[in-house]
Amino acid sequence: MKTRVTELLGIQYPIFQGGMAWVAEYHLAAAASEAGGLGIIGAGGAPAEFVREQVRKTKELTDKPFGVNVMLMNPEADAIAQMLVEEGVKVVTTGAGNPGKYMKIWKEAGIKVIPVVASVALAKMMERSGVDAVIAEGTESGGHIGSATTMTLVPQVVDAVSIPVIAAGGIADGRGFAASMMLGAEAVQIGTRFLVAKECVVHDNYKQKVLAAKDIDSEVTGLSTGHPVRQIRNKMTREYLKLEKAGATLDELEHLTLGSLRKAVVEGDVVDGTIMAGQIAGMVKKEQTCQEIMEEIMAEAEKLLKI
Ligand code: TUI
Repeated sequence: MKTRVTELLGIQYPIFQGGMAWVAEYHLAAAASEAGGLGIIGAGGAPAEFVREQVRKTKELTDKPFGVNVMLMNPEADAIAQMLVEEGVKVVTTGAGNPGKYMKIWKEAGIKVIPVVASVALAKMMERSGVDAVIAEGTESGGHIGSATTMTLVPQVVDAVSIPVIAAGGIADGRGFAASMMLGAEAVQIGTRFLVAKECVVHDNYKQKVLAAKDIDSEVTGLSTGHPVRQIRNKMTREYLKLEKAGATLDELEHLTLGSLRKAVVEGDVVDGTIMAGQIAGMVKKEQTCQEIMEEIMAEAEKLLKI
């Protein structure tokens, strides 16, 4: 299947593996790229030198295109932006902010820049600043989210810009892929289903929570702090929401979540840790290789779209 996105990036399938913080390290990114999609390393809150190693290790495992996601709230975002140029990374996605200040160095280096946007206004601003495509991410996604749904955001962004749009949030199978194409997207980004990929090194306790999750098992914490985060309900979300309702200060809330994603992903603490996952987790029921996931989605979608 060819779209402007497969042509732009030189990939076989218009499927991005979401650059999830702590989760999307080099094994997953290389496997997703080897399977024909776009594998993405999630820089999350990691230091620049750690991400540099991830880039080098990915290159050892695959010759195919891959990307790096820069989480713009990372205090080392400036150093990461520079490192990506030095390492010759070809595709950069960004999240949780406006990447405008890096556009000059990235475009001069020939990098394809694809920011996540959660509104039409930011999509238009990004197009004017010279990005190559945008990822329109709905509130169904896991992690840091905006408020618009994928169903409403994607067609409005498609109408507002002329660059390609990648749909994200709530997509995990061929039906979600086909629906995204109907909304005008030219690729999809998928996170939650890749969380349980065989090549994904997230702790098994985390995988089991995603596999067991039902449709309404996620909560959004941080609506009052301006940093809403979707995650699977557990002791952590119950405590957080109770504190939030009681009017806790930003400091108290931040203290509770400090290092909590790492705790769940690396240590497997799914009680006090943060289990970020999207609303589609209820449909994600089996662990498969990236190759199996990509091929299953494309086969289903091609049948539906009658390609
Ligand atoms: O970035 C994400 N998802 C994430 S980042 C993350 S790491 C983290 N860890 C702990 C606490 C908080 C975050 C986990 N999940 N998705 C992309 C995304 N970007 N979603 C929404 C946005 C967004 C929102 C507003 C992008 C830009 C924006 O406007 C910024 C502006 O300055 O106009």
